Amino acid sequence: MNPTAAANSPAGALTLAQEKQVAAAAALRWVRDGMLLGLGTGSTSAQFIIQLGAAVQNGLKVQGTATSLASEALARQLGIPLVAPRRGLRFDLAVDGADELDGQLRLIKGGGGALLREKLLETASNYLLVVADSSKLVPVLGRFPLPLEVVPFALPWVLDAVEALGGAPVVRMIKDDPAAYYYSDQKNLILDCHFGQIADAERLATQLKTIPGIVEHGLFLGLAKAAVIVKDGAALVLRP
Ligand code: ABF
Repeated sequence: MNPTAAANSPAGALTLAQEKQVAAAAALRWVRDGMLLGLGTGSTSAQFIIQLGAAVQNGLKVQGTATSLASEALARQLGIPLVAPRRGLRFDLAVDGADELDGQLRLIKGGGGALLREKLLETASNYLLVVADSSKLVPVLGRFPLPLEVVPFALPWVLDAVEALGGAPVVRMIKDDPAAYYYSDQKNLILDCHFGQIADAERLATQLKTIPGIVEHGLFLGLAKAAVIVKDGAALVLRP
């Protein structure tokens, strides 16, 4: 289903925006007529949705479910047929970005605030393909603060529990209004947690799942089947 040959773009440095476009174009080659697609969130996923919309206008027959209201609005605007969550719904392919990924395709996601729906859809997908620019590949996760989705009522206790795990949690605020909390599509808060280098991501994920009030964490482990990474102008395919 997925081509092994990487899509080579002309050699030479690309801007970050161009890298995202190249990654999105390479990911589009995974898509086949009749697929049910999980549509990711973030700027690289937006490039994929834009290019998918053009393919749909040219006759590609796919349906999708989006991982955020923003991606849903973009997909709808581009004429991509959307399906609502229903019992037994599984996706042939999910295409999504990441904030960080390591060589085993462990991911940190949630910088865009969509980690809950992303994890729901990508857990219900047969194949998660990550699309990323060259800045996202790291030897060890943790340079990017780990996002958590938290029920507002639980905030004080969750802050205590994250600090007890060695994290430094920061409640995400709205960019242009530092006095206002950012709320996810589900009206929950997002904590950005600095843990430093995360040497044992599986252990941290298990610990976070035991803390009441944390709806979901941004460690995506064992979900990604492949990643398209744009490096030195070329789209490379990484597999764990
Ligand atoms: C999304 O992709 C988020 O989880 C993550 O924050 C984002 C990466 O954003 P971008 O593609 O804009 O770099 O899935």
